[in-house]
Amino acid sequence: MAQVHEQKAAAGSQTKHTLPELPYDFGALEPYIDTQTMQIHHGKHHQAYVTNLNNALNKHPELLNKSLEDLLRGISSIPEDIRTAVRNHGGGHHNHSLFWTIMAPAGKGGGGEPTGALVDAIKRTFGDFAKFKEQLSAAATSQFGSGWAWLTVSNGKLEIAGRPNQDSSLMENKTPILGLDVWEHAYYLKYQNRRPDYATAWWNVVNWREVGRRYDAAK
Ligand code: MN3
Repeated sequence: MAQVHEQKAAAGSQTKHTLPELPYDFGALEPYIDTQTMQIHHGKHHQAYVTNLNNALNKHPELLNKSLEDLLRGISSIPEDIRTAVRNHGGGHHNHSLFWTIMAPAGKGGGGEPTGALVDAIKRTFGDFAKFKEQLSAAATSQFGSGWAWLTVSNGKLEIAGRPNQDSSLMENKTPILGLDVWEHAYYLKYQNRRPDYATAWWNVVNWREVGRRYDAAK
């Protein structure tokens, strides 16, 4: 909160983009994602993306009128001096804002299987739900270094892809509907180097209702 206060105090600067509240308690995803990881991930890492995005945009205040989605979709037209900052921190803000919503406490909205139009599309595209999980987990565990595994919708079609750093799928004109953060900050306190264990455990907290809602909106 101190950082936000300092930003507001700085002359002429704006804090257009703000950290969204978690839709559940920090400990709600235990034992699959631990409380301390959630506190640091949301309160420190995500907050830093928001702060750094605002700092970059304050150098080009006309961009404060654009939505985060528009900034990322139009990344190539962002002024060169802040383009990398918008790509990294704007991408980080968008990715994490999605990530919190597509998780829920296990057995209370988290876990299980998708339903509706999404499950039909998954079967059509990947064969069945088990094969889909295998492919997304493979994208997550094979992503070299920091990045994400994504399920996106592009021209009505589902696609799985790994992307490095905080690169947003929106920069490729694809709409992300599910993402697994495989930066070490997302799992290292509990899982250390065991990224595959984290990726396996994570299925227990996927909020399929929200992913399905995002699919219906994007297709
Ligand atoms: Mn993260």
